[in-house]
Amino acid sequence: MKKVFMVILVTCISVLVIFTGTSFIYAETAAVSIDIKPGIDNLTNPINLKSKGVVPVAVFSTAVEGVLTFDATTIDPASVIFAGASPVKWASEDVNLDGWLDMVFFFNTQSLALGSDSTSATLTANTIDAGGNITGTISGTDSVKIVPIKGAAAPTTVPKPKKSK
Ligand SMILES: [Ca+2]
Ligand SMILES: [Ca+2]
Repeated sequence: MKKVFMVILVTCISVLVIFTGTSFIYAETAAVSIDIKPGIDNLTNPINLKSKGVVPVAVFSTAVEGVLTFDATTIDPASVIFAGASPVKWASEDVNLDGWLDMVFFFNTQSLALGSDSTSATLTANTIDAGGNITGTISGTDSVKIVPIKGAAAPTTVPKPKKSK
């Protein structure tokens, strides 16, 4: 009887620890809005993994009734990871023209840990204060469409650019 009680007690403590741990993680990581290839190819975000270029990813600041609720410029660039890659350059810019500066990070396409069946990619980072102390973590996800390498048959859903005349 005593043994049964102990098992129940240990189980309750375990559940409490797991629950508390989970809550802690959710409280620390804020979901933010990102846009892979901002302004262009907005719906599909096609990525050619053989490309020697860079993929820009915008992280948006958000404001509610004129007050910033998330300031993208507090992101520590050294902590940014997108699809397993670190940014090669970055800039602050008001990408969505809402009056608040956003951040754009650029990643070498060939360093992205994406496969031909990838349909989304996630950016994570720390935010820091003026003294460099970590104030929180953020995470944002957007869709991607891995496009065939040159020479492979292109799917009909991807329109080819047409030259005017
Ligand atoms: Ca996009
Ligand atoms: Ca903005």
